[in-house]
Amino acid sequence: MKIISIALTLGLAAALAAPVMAGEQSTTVYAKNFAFTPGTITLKVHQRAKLVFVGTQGTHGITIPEIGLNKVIVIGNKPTTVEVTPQRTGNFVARCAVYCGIGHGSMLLKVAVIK
Ligand SMILES: [Cu+2]
Repeated sequence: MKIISIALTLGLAAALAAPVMAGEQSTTVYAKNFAFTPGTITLKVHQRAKLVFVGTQGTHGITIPEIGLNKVIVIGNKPTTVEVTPQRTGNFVARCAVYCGIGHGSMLLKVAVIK
């Protein structure tokens, strides 16, 4: 009986220690010449989100200081995962941060942070 009790206790402890994944947002953004897909991502304020950037053509980059992505992330064909927790609501526009050719200036990613 004691063994069962210990097992239950350990099981409960393990469950409590497990990271809370249920509410986590995960969004994959693809980058090619000269667009991000999807063109708009929506995140929830004060909620941790995982962003995965994957390049499917060319090399691109992104920085989104409004949601805490302050350093340029270079987007190549190897996925890059970052975690952010937006601190304020709003509609932001991020631009490609690595020169990629003639369409570079119009390569935008819209970021909506909602309640
Ligand atoms: Cu570019």
